[in-house]
Amino acid sequence: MHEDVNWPRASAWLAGHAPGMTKGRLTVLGVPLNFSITPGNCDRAPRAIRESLVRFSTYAYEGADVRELIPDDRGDLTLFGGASDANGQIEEAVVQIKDRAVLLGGDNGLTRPAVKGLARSLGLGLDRIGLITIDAHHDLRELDGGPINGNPIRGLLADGLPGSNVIQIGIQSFANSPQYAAVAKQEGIKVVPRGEVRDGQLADVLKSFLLRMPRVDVVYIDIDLDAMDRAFAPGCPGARPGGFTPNDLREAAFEAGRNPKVRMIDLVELDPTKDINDVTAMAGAACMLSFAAGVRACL
Ligand SMILES: [Mn+2]
Repeated sequence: MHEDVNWPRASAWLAGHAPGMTKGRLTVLGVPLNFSITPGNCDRAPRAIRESLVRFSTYAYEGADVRELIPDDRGDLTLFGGASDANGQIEEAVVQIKDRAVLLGGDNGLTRPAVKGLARSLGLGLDRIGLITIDAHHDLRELDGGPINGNPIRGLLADGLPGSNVIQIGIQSFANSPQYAAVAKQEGIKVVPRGEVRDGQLADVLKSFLLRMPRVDVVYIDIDLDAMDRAFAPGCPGARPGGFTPNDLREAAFEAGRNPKVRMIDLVELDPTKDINDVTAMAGAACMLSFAAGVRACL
């Protein structure tokens, strides 16, 4: 690969090889959780996203160079046992994170222990945490069979997160059931279906909701890459036609970074064995870098 000292690679930054004028910190943690309803290999996603960083630079035109953040890359968690064991291991790892952070999934099941870990790390009850999901699905399935990628939000409600603290953006028709839509309604979750977000307006919608969450101290944003159109997310088994574009997600991730209340985001549901030409992995990597640029821009 051609190297140019004037073209800093994002992969070198994350590896700590691109020291600059550091103004802040960002933690990155790989969470290779793999207990999906559709069996696959989401456990390989943290590596795929990290590897695709070699094809990105660190420079953003929003007035930010992510080299001005010290990366605290904690590598990928070693998860063992069943799904409940893994949930406990994820929660304990997230409790240790003190800076703003990106979690590289893994399947969407990681959102439940991550939100709980975030609350504990700050000494807050779940009632003080806001959760925004950018996802084609409610993820409100029943909890009977234990934690899976289809029920993290249901699990958090059971754990004590008030439904009124939850906003779900990008929920798609023909990708959900009336039963789970009813659960969202009963619990007071704010649901913004994909059709209510005009093309190119995802970041603006996110920004307006972030301004309207005064009752919570911090916000966690779960970015399920299957919120993208299937054309842009071949690596996400749950993606359907009609989703967002990679640029929509990038802009939203930047907006999330720019708001200090957003302490943590996750990027989930990529199965690299289903991806085509790294399309989905690179979209995820771009979201991570855009969040970092937003974090830098608000310092
Ligand atoms: Mn999901």
